[in-house]
Amino acid sequence: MDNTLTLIKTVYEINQLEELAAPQIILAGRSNVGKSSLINCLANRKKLAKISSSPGKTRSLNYYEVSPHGYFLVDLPGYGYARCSKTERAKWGKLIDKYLLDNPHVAAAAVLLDSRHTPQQNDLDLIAYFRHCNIPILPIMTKSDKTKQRDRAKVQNKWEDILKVKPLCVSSKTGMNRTRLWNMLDVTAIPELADIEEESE
Ligand SMILES: Nc1nc2c(ncn2[C@@H]2O[C@H](COP(=O)(O)OP(=O)(O)OP(=O)(O)O)[C@@H](O)[C@H]2O)c(=O)[nH]1
Ligand SMILES: [Mg+2]
Repeated sequence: MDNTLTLIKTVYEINQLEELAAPQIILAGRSNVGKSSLINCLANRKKLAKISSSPGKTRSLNYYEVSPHGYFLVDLPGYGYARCSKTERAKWGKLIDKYLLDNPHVAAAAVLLDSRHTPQQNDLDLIAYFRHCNIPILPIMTKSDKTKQRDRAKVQNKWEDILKVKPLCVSSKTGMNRTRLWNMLDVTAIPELADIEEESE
């Protein structure tokens, strides 16, 4: 049976954050890298998450419940979006900080990387931040339909050197590696979380 995604909660402000006592895998990455498109691809639905060709479309944390497994995929607003005001950008940063720091349920961060670009400083900063928070990283290279296999492999190798794990190349447009992606996002396959759950039983 295919997994189903349902939007359960949308959070714009810090005071809307509340504990959801279920494992959460976050989708993080630069604005426009394809986070919301990947939600739609995983869900096999065109308009579950709002997408846009102009960066900064997602402005809230969106919690999608994965049925029948009872965990959440959380679509985060992108970072590095230059067109909104500094105050607004600072507000987003605070919201994400608060969400991550007060949250024992974050199982992993799926970090989305644009397959057309070599590693960028703001991606490296994000990865360093997750490592600092002890959050396991699941690297994913998006928009693979736009790149040639040879060029993509070069970028993939560069990321592998940095992360010690090869990113999964996906395309929301063609559905490339969709099943592998679902397997990668299987919350029970993330060892750190399985260990935590066993200990608390
Ligand atoms: N060709 C192609 N285009 C894609 C793919 N994924 C996303 N896009 C396009 O990239 C643009 C941005 O996609 P979004 O899914 O809105 O990106 P996002 O990371 O959610 O962006 P923010 O919400 O601004 O953080 C849209 O025009 C999408 O159609 C892909 O796999 N292939
Ligand atoms: Mg988005």
